[in-house]
Amino acid sequence: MKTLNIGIIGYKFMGKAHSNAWKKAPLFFEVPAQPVLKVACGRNESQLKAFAQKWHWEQTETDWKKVISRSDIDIIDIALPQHLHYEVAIAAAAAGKHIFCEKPMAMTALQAAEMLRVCTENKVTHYLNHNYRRVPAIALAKQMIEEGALGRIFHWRAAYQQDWIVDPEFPLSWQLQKETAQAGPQWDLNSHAVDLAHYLIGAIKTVSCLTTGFITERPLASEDSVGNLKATATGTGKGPVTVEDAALMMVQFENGAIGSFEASRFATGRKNKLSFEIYGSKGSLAFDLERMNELQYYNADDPPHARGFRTILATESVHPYISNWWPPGHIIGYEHSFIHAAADFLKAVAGQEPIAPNFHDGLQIMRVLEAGLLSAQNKQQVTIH
Ligand code: SOE
Repeated sequence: MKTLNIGIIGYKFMGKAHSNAWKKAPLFFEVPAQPVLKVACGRNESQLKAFAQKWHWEQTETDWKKVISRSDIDIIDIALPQHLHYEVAIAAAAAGKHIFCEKPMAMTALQAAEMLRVCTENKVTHYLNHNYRRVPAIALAKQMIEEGALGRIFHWRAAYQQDWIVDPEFPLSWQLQKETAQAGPQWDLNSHAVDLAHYLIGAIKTVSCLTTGFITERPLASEDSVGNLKATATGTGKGPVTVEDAALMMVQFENGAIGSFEASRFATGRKNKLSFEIYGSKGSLAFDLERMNELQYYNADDPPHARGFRTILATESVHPYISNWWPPGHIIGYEHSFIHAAADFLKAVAGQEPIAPNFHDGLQIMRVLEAGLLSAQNKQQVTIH
């Protein structure tokens, strides 16, 4: 079988999720090429070596430019925070490498447009890892919408809620500084929700947004707590939080539907609750990532005495991706969405089928998120061009 050598840059949360995906994809899916975990790259050598050993990366390298310049590397896996995506992706594409990139795509729409341009020019496969599209219940929602089960769609309602920074003593990590994160939940969380809205409902035309900050100053992070990634401000004492803590967007879709997006890291008790509801003329759907194997469906054509939301357990072999896993009812989890992405990406690299979301989709997401920040700043509705 053909092999594809991977160079992964980054070895924290996403480095782990991606490594697992590369290893499992060929075990559970028919893939056209065997991914080889060739080289792992990061700045802290001892942490990097421990990571590489654990996940069976053959080699390590502390200079990402050297990884990209290697002729034996086919795929660059960007498992880094967003402020590092642009430079790495541009260099990787220019060197003819296929790109598997973590979200959010970039710091700005301008960067995203340039990343797309260079990938297109160099004819490389590019994938942006909004992994939730590949949760079977969400892929099933897409299928049902395409089959017309919901009729005309009126409403989209999304909320992405977490609570990991409610404590004012939580340090000023890179996610809370504009230089490294660009924005708060508007980037990290709403990027996922906007991707799903584009996937399930369609293009967004206008955006009105409100953002707020609840805690304006936090203890500076120690070097340790930011790992190998140097936060812009570290040390003792306190520093300013320079991104928003919560964002609320209202949008109009090009197809006439309207929608809302709520994103917060201050939803006490909510750990990783990404939920959406879609209301249409013939029926409705509701999803909650904390119950990710289930899809709620209301069919307005049911006889009146039997109407009501029903729970579809998306673990039947007819449901997307499931025939590769377990018998009905044997549920899957967060990491499976990454495995599905890795399997689909390998097919895309082999030219079997195109993959989405890619940098084209990522650019559209960036435009919406940026319009949101602009709207919040100017207190005006922004039209996406
Ligand atoms: C943030 O807490 C985060 O890890 C996101 O960055 C991920 O994309 C999301 O899947 C889970 O939450």
